[in-house]
This record gives sequence, structure tokens and C-alpha cells, in this order.
Amino acid sequence: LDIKNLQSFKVELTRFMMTYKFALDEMNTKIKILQEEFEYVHEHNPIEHIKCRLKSPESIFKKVLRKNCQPSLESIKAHIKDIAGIRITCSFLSDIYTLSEMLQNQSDIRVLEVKDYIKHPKDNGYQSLHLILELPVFMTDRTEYVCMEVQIRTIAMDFWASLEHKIYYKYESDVPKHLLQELKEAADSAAALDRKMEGIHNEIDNIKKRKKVYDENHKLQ
Ligand code: 0O2
Repeated sequence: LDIKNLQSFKVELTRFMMTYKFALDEMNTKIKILQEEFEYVHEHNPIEHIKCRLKSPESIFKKVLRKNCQPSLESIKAHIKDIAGIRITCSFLSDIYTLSEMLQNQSDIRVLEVKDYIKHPKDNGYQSLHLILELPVFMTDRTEYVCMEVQIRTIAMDFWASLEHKIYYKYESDVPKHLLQELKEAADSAAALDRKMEGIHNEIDNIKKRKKVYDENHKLQ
């Protein structure tokens, strides 16, 4: 590449990355709206935290090489679906599916893929619900349909995934067998904890509902 070409590639790449940033901003707003209204209507906040990230150009190019795709922006757009990523950590298992349904039902969102690693955990124990979504971003002179990966998980799943990620990098992918076994057991414990917390949450919810009915009946008398 000569200087002129390099400069025009830089402009193109910056514009390309901007569309993903805008898509993240849009999705972040959508999730915050759902969170705020859900809390108002159901008196329960389903989201613990939201984390947005843009893949760095370095890791995009690593993935390009791994996937054997052309190093052009068109090919990257077509093959790499997680340049923009949002991770939503929920309080309870049921919140994951409620939020996922709410996002999937929005008319400007196109659902490209759903990977349910909660119903079908990975062999290492990894659990999360992954949605590959596409949404329109209205630019000054065009509309771009931008893809992103939304990962939805509980606090326990997130705790497990971040620890596993650190161990994986520490051992440069070559994790000792006994640690893999222990990680799998920890994933099973995390799943059991999630089910227990869901049960407690449902019980408290039922008590709250019964109290509301009782209070309303007594107000009427
Ligand atoms: P980062 O740094 O989090 O972005 P793909 O390669 O994405 O086209 P794949 O492998 O089917 O296809 O994607 P999948 O299964 O949807 O997983 C993508 C992302 O999920 C990963 O992104 C991780 O964030 C997370 N993930 C998947 N499996 C595991 C796992 O076993 N352990 C942990 N800790 N996270 C996992 P990246 O790009 O790998 O990393």
C-alpha cells in the first residue's frame, strides 16, 4: 500500500468501525429502555449489568486468518458477526429468556441466529444465551444493516466464564486435565445455584402477588 491508498483505507476502516459503534449505542439504549420499563411494571430489575465492546482491529484480523476469509471489509462484514458485542448479566435464569424474547420481538431487529448454550452447554461447561442480531443504523447518506452478538447470562455463568477465560489464557489454551475437570464441576455447581436462586425468586414473587391481592381486597372493604 502506498501512502495515498493507506490513508483512504484508514478512512474506510474508521467509517466501517463507526457503524458498529453506532449499532452498539442503539442496542444499549434499547436494553436500558427495557430495563427501566420492566422495573417500573414488574418491580424487579432483571439486569445486573451491561457491557459493550468493539472487537479490536487486531483480533478482527486474527479471526479473519482463523476463518480463512478474505481480508476485505465486505468479507469481514459478511463473516465476522461479533465485531460489536454486548454482554447482559441478568439476575435470574427466567430474566434471560424474557429479555431475549423482548429483543427478538422488536420490529427493527432481525434475528440471524440463536445459540442456546444454557439448554445445551458446551462440553467444557460454558453456559450463555447468544443472539446474533442485525439492526439498521441510519447514517447521513445511507442505511447500514449491522450485525452484533448479544450474550445473555446469569451472574453465576458470568463468574464461571470470566475465570475460565483467564485460566485458558494463562495456560495458552493447554489447560491441565484436572483443571478442566474441576472447571466442568464448577459449571455444574453454578447451574445448580442458578436453579436454586430461580426457585427462591419464584417463591418470593408468589408471596408478593398474594400480598397484593390481599391488600387490594382489604382496601375494597
Ligand atoms: P471475546 O474476547 O469474548 O470476544 P465464532 O468463532 O464467533 O464465529 P463460535 O465459536 O461458534 O463462532 O462463537 P460462539 O460459540 O458464539 O462464541 C463466541 C463468544 O462466546 C466468545 O468470543 C466468548 O466471548 C464466548 N465463549 C464461547 N465459548 C466460550 C467458552 O468456552 N468459555 C468462555 N469463557 N467464553 C466463551 P471470543 O471471540 O472467543 O472472545
